[in-house]
Amino acid sequence: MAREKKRHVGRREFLKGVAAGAGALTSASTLAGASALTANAAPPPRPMALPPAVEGDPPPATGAEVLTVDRTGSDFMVDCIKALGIEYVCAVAGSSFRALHESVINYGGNKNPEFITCCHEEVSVAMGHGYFKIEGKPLCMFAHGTVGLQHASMALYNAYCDRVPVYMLIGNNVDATTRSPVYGEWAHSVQDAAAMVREYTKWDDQPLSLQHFAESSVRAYKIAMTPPMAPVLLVADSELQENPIREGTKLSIPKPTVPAAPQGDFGAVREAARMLVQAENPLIVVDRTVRTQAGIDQLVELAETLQAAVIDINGRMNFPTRHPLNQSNRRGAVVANADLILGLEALDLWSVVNAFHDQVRRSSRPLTKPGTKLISISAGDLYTKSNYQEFNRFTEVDMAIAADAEATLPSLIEETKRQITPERKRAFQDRGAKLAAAHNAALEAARNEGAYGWDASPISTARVSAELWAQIKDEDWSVVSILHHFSWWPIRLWAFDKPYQYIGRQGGGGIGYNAPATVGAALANRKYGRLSVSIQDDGDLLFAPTALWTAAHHRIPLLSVMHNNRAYHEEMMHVQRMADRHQRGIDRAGIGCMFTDPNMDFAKLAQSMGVYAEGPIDNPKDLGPALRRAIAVVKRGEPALVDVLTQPR
Ligand SMILES: Cc1ncc(C[n+]2csc(CCOP(=O)(O)OP(=O)(O)O)c2C)c(N)n1
Ligand SMILES: [Mg+2]
Repeated sequence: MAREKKRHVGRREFLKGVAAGAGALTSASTLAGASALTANAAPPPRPMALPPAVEGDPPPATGAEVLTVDRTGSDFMVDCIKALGIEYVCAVAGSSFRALHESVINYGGNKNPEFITCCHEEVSVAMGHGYFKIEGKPLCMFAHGTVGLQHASMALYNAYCDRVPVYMLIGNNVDATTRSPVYGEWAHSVQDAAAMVREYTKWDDQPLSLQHFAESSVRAYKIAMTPPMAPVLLVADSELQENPIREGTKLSIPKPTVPAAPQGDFGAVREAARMLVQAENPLIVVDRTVRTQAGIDQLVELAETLQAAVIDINGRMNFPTRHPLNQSNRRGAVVANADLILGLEALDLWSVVNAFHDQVRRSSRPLTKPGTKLISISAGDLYTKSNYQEFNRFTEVDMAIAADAEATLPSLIEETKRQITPERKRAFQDRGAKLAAAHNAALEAARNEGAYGWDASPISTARVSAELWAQIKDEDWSVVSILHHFSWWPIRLWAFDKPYQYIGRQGGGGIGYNAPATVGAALANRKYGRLSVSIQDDGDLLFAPTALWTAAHHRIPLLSVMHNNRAYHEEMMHVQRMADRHQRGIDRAGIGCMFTDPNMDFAKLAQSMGVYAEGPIDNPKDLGPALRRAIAVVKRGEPALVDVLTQPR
């Protein structure tokens, strides 16, 4: 309000109730059923007293001063956010969006969206990343001009690489003549705010009017949610936020409609089905393929129709881990045996069909037999940028269908069924029986391998997985963390069959994702009453530990089981590799990688932020009871952390 003091605008000029009509949020696909909200939320509470002077304020100008306004641009911006059905805003407070902040909590009633307090912008964005992968719709992040977006940027990059629609709003003061010299507004203002993250956002805009804002907010949502999905960014100009809405201004919010995902060309799908039916040993490779239970069911239907092997690279939960056709535990054998490989949103098909050797001279060799054909169905072919290289090595394929794989599954299944002859069906049955036997043998081998070092201290990662599984297997559980640092034990041993039971990796491989993303995913799981479970690496937690406080403050139930190997272990293995290569011995490889002398106390860290915590636990026999106590806390609706001293992997 201080900035209103010099503006000689009479109260009569303010509009008391802008007619802003928002349509119901409609969607052809994933968003059906999202709440419809109108732009006219509850009337804003009227300020009862003038705000206190802020230290350093310039002396008031003489003449008519404007100290209060009834309805501002930021109120209308909140109407726009509400119209999108957005449930939460994650943010670190920042004065470049102070009006928006106030409008969310007062005008908007702090509900849909509710303000979630974060202590680092990386936390805000990663929370949105995790939340989307459970809920299938974005939450909103506010960030403070230059500095907030700079902190948010790595998390934004992770979301971009993971093709997750993060919806960002940042404050900025474009008009240099209205920038306050007092609040650091010059350092926090920028000519082209989105420039620094444009390489890893799908779209951005800096609206100049409120109507422009309304249209761009809906356009941003639509672009973000159309596969391939990706983050978007809107710059909410501070003046536009804080200025009153003038009487007579006609504003409307367009109906937000998300387009149906692109399906594969029918002729190409028919040819792909023909190749699949004719193949002797077809292999289906899935990675970031499935978003819904229907997608999992269709993938199962396709695999069963063909009795084809499936390997899951685990970019998402795609295919039930205990399904007899799941051959992920014997990837090498099925790739070598395949005469046709179908990649469904397989992000790095090259690495599926080639072995890469990280030696002094880097080399590779094919893993497939000569003549093996490759088909790819991927929305990745619809969208690629230049600078960041997350698109992986170019894969030579025999047929590429540029389309969303999940949306293409129904027509592919239909065509496959249509082309199957009784003779092919008999061959499929034999193939299926062999694959089922191989699946069982591989599962047994994984169980035997997991028993190795069962009573070891620090505790083996397989033992931690088994103890955890024993406690959660009868609950409605959801693993919200990464699992590759844990030797994939849960995926190898547990029965996953629902889309929310595993949500994939960081995308861009940026450490500092896991702790906040798990809190965001747990926030989404809360209303379904699911038990959110995270395997939390120590190094990752140290990047963004305040995510724990956000979970405690907002009563977000989440069980975090520490994979405390007291190291950046992955990096330590790299240093060991270099030491080996240089023939200097690996005994000093812990320097720069290990967190010992002194050891960190993660239970105390969590407790200091109001989170129930136990540990460090180094005796495997103590683990089960500790997990049981922590789960009881989580079931009460709070976060809990069990610090476990683990083997490195
Ligand atoms: C932002 C960022 N900085 C550095 C790295 C390099 N890096 C890759 S793995 C890793 C170690 C992570 O340690 P932790 O989370 O404890 O997992 P661990 O390897 O010990 O299982 C690091 C630092 C990265 N990926 N991202
Ligand atoms: Mg570690």
